[in-house]
Amino acid sequence: MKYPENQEQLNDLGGAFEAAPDQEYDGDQIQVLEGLEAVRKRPGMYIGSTGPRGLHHLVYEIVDNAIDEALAGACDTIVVRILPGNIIYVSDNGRGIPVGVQHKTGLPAVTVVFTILHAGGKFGGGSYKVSGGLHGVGASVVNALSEWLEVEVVHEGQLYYQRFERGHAVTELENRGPAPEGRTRGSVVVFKADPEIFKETTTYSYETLQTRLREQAFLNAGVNIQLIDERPLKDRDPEEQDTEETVSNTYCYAGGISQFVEYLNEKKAAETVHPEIIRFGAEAADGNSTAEIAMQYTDSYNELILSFANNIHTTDGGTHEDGFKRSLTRVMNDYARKYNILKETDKNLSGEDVREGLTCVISVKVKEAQFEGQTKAKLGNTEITSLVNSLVTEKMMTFLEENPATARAIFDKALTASRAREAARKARELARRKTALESNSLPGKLADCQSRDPEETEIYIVEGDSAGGSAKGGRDRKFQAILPLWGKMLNVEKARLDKVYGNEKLMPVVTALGTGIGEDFDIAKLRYGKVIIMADADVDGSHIRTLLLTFFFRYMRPLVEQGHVYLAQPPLFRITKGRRHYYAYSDPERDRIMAELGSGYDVQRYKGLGEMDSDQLWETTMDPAVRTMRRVEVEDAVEADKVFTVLMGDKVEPRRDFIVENAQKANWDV
Ligand code: TTJ
Repeated sequence: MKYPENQEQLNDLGGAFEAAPDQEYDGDQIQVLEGLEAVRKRPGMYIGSTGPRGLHHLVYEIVDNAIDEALAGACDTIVVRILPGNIIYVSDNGRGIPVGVQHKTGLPAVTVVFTILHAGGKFGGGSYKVSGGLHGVGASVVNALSEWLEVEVVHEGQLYYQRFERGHAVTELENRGPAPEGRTRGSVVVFKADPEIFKETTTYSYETLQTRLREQAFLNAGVNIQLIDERPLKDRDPEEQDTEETVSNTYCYAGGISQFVEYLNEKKAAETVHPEIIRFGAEAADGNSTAEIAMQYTDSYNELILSFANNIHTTDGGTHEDGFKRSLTRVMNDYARKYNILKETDKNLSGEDVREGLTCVISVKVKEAQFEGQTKAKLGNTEITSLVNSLVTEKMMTFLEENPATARAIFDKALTASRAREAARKARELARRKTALESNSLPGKLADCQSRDPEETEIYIVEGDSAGGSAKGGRDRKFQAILPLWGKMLNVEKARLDKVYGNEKLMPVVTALGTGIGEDFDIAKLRYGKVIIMADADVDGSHIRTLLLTFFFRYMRPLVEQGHVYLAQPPLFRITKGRRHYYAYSDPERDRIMAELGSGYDVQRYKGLGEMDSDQLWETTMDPAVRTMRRVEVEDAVEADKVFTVLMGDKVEPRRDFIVENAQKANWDV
């Protein structure tokens, strides 16, 4: 038995492998030893989903191995190519995956890496391997879920090669003789995701890979990561077809997470309030964990805290983030009391006050990371709380004492925030007393629906009176309500909550939805199950969409998170032939219809919703039986936050860059 062919053989190998006395690995580190068939049967268990997210996860798994080699100091460059046919190529210039035959298995180590499931096993040499969750499941899972996978390793001048299909070795590990000129070291893995598994799509998004690889370059200072897209247009994501040419980016940040903060603040449409990035780090006394923090305040009103555990983005935070927040609040108040910035009679600064405008990256490494929650995106290790606590308490106090000018700027900001919040609280109480927020005083322009059952009701928020008129005429009044917006839109990024209360454009939205905002938000009071933004497909429409989404995101976040917010998708074209009308929602669709019709048709481009009469609007955009809508998702709150911030603020340069980069995107994609 040379190459494992079935689950039983794999199990045998696993057992033998686990028991091998001359290995460093022990039973604890190698917990899962099943056949790769199990992975193909229940892929979701290993990579979370078989949708686009799981697909991209394959790349991260392979790249993580190369990053481990870089962290071991054995390589400095990683190349990721997206080849024609959506084949992924990953290379590093490291020591090469070992090719030596292991005693008990009789298999080369590289074969074992790709054919035996070993969650938490130690192959890459990194000392902070991930255990549990969907992360770090390893190269064998990628192999199992690939139509084919090939690996090449250079070892002592010789080139080794092996090929697998759907997890099974179809060649032995071959020595192909001397490696080509200039190829002296390293590993290459090339694979094609299996369309039998990834039924929805096997097309990679350049932007998704780019974001992740850039993030990894920030988190692993000094590692050079290159991403190259070599696909022809037809193989690319339909939304990413703006150029025929090969697209490529290289990321390498000697400054690590400090540069990450710098990058985020360049994107954030705000000015920094002090020049330096505050940076500190520590290792736990037992040597089992490390924590690093980089931060800088801006004059924005929003905080942006990104936390990572073992290089995995913990979008739901956890002990590292909680520990940071709590100790930052404490140390800031201690300092303020010690230096009389807060007088005896003053109230303490709140957590929100001391984080207003803060951009912060927290990166911890833990030997045994525990990832919790539904998405496994929350760190659970309690020992991290005390590590981060003592780190922030000691080093932040020292920093403030040694940098009085920066300390003054930070406290100015926090005190202003504190006063504004106090004013906001008063404004809110005033607004409450005026009963402006109560659902019995609905906005005058709202055309409400008859049903009171949020399971079936919808509200269309429509920009402009003429479109509002068409929508009112076209709707099914049983369950569809229409709220036309009027007045000057408030830029929520530049306003605190006190400005939102009383804003003539946003208040009708708030009262119509019935939920309240911010701390008062209560989803149980939501009057419509679907909140649908209907705006023109032009620049102004996109502006309105962005503003409303920003507002929902900031002040009614659960509304977005729980999937209540939708974007209506009105058609872009009407094609008329004889007495028949056809509607097209994109350029390719228009072209297809035109091709089908042959000749003698007329194409009308809709410039705005107002050009459609009531019947047309119903037929194309509002009739649940035929319409398509886009549900707004906050897949990655950070991305959304970044996008919102970039679009909203007053820093002209990054905003222009963003708009130019995304100019071809007709739709908002959150
Ligand atoms: C293991 O310890 C001895 C020296 O080599 C170590 C190792 O495994 N190195 C290594 C693995 N370098 N690169 C990899 C690797 C690279 C890719 C792209 C994919 C995989 C699965 C491993």
